[in-house]
Amino acid sequence: MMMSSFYLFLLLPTFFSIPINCFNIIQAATHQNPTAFYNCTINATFASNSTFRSNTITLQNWLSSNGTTHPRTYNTTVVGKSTADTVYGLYFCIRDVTPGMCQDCVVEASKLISSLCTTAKEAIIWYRVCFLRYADRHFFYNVEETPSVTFVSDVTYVGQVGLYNTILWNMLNDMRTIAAADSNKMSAMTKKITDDQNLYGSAWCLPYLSTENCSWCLSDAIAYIPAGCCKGRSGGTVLYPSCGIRYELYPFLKEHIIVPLGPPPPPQRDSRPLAPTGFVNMPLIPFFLLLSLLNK
Ligand SMILES: *[C@@H]1O[C@H](CO)[C@@H](O)[C@H](O)[C@H]1NC(C)=O
Ligand SMILES: *[C@@H]1O[C@H](CO)[C@@H](O)[C@H](O)[C@H]1NC(C)=O
Ligand SMILES: *[C@@H]1O[C@H](CO)[C@@H](O)[C@H](O)[C@H]1NC(C)=O
Ligand SMILES: *[C@@H]1O[C@H](CO)[C@@H](O)[C@H](O)[C@H]1NC(C)=O
Ligand SMILES: *[C@@H]1O[C@H](CO)[C@@H](O)[C@H](O)[C@H]1NC(C)=O
Ligand SMILES: CC(=O)N[C@H]1CO[C@H](CO)[C@@H](O)[C@@H]1O
Repeated sequence: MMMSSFYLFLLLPTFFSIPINCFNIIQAATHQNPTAFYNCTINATFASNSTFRSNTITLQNWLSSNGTTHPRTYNTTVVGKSTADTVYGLYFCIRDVTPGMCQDCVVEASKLISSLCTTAKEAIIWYRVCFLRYADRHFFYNVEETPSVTFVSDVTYVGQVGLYNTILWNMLNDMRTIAAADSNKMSAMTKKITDDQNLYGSAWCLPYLSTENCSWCLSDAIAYIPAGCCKGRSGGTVLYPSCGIRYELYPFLKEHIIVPLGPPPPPQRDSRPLAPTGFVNMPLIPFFLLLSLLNK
């Protein structure tokens, strides 16, 4: 029972690892809410009463309501009278979430970004299981790598570091190849490091990206892992607007559990980046509700 709740606990659906160390934090939306990060790119470039602003609000309403039949991702465009007033937007939810969870997240994210970025021509918010972005240009197919958010486990990998790095590097690159070729532009993997330790990963691109562009975006995200954020660490996440990649020593997707590699490893000291920091503020009830949804 303890074991199973431990695993459930680890399977909290979220875009990020728990932000122990968060490089390049864009802006925590509120202090109570360490699960939201946003950036009002190109802020304050138009009057808050402009047509663009009202089109942006229309777009956010469309994303919140028209997306009900699109459980993971949806794009839409509010065409203005002039090109300058046209707004492009999309949302994207992580795998593993139910359409209802995705929709709820988009509604919340949309409210947050609307109240936070009142004068932005372009904005992005990562919120729990979804992200939402809008801009005054068609960006759906592009490889966009800023703004970005990175999370890294504060735990350094203990063990055969050379072996770990090799397995990690190979897994990240395998996930890139599979995601780029996949029609949904997603991949998830489990690799054995030792008899009692596995490495878990996932990679995704926006489904609008071409195979080449998905591969390009993920290559850059992967290169950032040893070079930028996460060298030697036991877990890391790089989120770009067009793609993202994550690895951990614990399973964080249903798929990681459904295809088990032998008996599940016992919870280990060095695979526990879920330190209380940053977690105490999170409302537990909704998470347990999410769990029961996930577990249906
Ligand atoms: C955006 O600009 C407005 C007006 O200058 C300012 O009030 C607001 O705080 C800015 N928002 C962010 C997130 O920088
Ligand atoms: C919109 O803002 C401009 C100044 O930025 C102002 O002159 C105009 O009267 C405002 N229009 C409305 C409808 O509030
Ligand atoms: C979204 O819904 C609104 C009405 O709620 C509708 O006018 C609009 O055409 C819809 N947009 C898309 C892209 O489906
Ligand atoms: C790939 O991304 C580049 C840069 O963002 C963009 O200009 C190009 O149109 C994209 N190619 C395809 C096939 O979507
Ligand atoms: C927001 O994004 C822009 C463009 O990527 C970047 O230049 C800026 O530094 C970001 N702002 C913050 C607060 O990270
Ligand atoms: C409204 C809009 O721009 N829809 C686009 C969403 O993405 C698909 C796939 O790239 C396009 O075909 C749609 O035109």
